[in-house]
Amino acid sequence: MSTPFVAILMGSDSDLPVMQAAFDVLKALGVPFEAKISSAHRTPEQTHTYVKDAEARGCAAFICAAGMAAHLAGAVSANTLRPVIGVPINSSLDGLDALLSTVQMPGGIPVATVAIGKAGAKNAAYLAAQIIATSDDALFAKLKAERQANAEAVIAKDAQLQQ
Ligand code: RP5
Repeated sequence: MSTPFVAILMGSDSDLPVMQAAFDVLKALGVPFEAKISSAHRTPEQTHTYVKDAEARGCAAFICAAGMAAHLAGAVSANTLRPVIGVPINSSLDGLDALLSTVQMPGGIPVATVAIGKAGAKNAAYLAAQIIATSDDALFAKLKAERQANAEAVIAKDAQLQQ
C-alpha cells in the first residue's frame, strides 16, 4: 500500500508565502506532502490530471489555496472523493471574495474551508494531518502531545499573570 500524503495546490506562485505556513506544520509533524502550482482557470486540464493522479497514488487529503474568484478547491473537490480543504487567500477585497468563493459549494461537493490567509494555511495542515491520523496511531500521538504542550504553555502564562 502507498504511503498516504497531502497534496497542496496553489492557484499562483503569489500564494506561496502564505502557504509556507502549511508546509512548516506538515514538515514538523513528519507528514509527507507535495506542493503544486496549478490553477482552476489558467491550467484547468493540468489541475484535473494532477488530482486524478494524486488520488491514484494515495493522496489522503487535498489542500487548495486560491485568491480572488477562488474556484480551485471546488474544482478539485469535483474530481475526487478525498477530503478537500480550502484556504482563501487575501489577494483582493481583504480575502472575503476568496472566502465566499471557496466556502459556498453546492450540496454533495464539499470543501472544508478554513480562515483567510496564514492562520487558515496552518489549520489546513493540522486538519489534513488529523485526517491521516485517523489511521496512523503514531501521528495521532504526536498531535495529542502538541495539543498538551500548547495547553501547558497557556497555563504557564496564566500562572505568570497571577503572580
Ligand atoms: C488566484 O488569483 C491565485 O490563487 C492568486 O491568489 C490570485 C492572483 O494570482 P496572480 O495574478 O498573483 O497569479 O488564481
